[in-house]
Amino acid sequence: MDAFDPRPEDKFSFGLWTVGNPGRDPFGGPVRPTQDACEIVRGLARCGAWGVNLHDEDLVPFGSSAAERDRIVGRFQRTLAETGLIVPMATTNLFSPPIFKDGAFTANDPRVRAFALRKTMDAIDLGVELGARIYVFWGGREGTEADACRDPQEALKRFREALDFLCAYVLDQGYDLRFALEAKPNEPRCDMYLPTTGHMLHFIETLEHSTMVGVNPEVAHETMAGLSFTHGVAQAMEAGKLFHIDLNGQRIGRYDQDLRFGSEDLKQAFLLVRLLEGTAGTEAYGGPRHFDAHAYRSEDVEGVWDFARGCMRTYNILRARARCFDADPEVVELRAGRSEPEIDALLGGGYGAEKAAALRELECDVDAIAARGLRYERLDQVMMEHLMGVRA
Ligand code: DIG
Ligand code: MN
Ligand code: MN
Repeated sequence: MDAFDPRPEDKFSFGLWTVGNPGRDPFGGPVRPTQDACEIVRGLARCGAWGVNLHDEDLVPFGSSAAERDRIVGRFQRTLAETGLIVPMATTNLFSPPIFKDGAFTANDPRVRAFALRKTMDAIDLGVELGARIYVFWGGREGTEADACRDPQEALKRFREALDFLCAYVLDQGYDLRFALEAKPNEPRCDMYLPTTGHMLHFIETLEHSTMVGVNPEVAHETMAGLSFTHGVAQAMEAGKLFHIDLNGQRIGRYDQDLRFGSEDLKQAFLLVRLLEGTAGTEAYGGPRHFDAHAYRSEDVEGVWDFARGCMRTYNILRARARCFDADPEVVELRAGRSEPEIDALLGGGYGAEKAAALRELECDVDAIAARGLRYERLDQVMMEHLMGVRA
């Protein structure tokens, strides 16, 4: 045990499908045995995880009878009680069953869309029964190859209809549940609708019950799109819409790798943890830290638990590094911006005719300002030295 071991207050969670991933990929079958859901929960508890998430079918096989469903759920709940793990988030598998090959909520066939709604209502009931307070929607099949197959405007209308209906269902049932929309630019579809967190943030504002809908950004998905994940998360936080987050590792320009957290772009992982933990004095994110990732195909089951422990330890090490960085006197000095209260007063608090006049009268030595060095090289070097462990 050391300072970086996971504790319940870290709120680390994993999906059943992550540590339960048998190592299948598009070019090869499973390399690990399929683990029973209750065994996965016990393994997560041994690792120090706080929560376990699931798609409906991760626990209850597609097409199970009501009696079978209740037996499976009852056994799972006993294991949760035995281990103390909770279910912070649930979601629906609207991407594996062949019926969803043309999408679920955006499919051209209205019967497919109707079936997707029914499956999601059942999955929401299951998630709430297990104690979930967050419900994720990842539109894995909501997209196209042959783009002429439907008007993308119509696709958005269908997606909105489905979410408005399901928000109303949650309200009608009196559930204490919020929705979190997860974006991805492509894979498995050639192009997916609502491909980034930014697209989702706008789309949420067009929904009937927008206040109960936020986002679930994933590191790999924004990185696949070539974007700064930290900036997307910052926009979601600033909008009060970061309801959940999927943490993993990813190299830019590759398929969705879902690697161990921090195992690829360590600098960006550091900047993300610094933002989430608010070590620079900003408000911290208070939700679950969910690792939507899986172990290398090279690993056996023991290697999967190495992967899980690695995700959590890396997060805690980076949080300690970020605290040291933001407490470093040289960093405080380098980050202290120029403060001119009378200018600040002009810029803040909105427009005024007198402010416009004052701005026009403002003395600005444009050349002197332009010539000023900002010492970002030193700031970034100090950050890298904290990351590399040569500054305490
Ligand atoms: C993939 O990134 C998606 C699905 O695994 C799931 O629907 C969602 C929940 O984290 N992430
Ligand atoms: Mn992913
Ligand atoms: Mn995800």
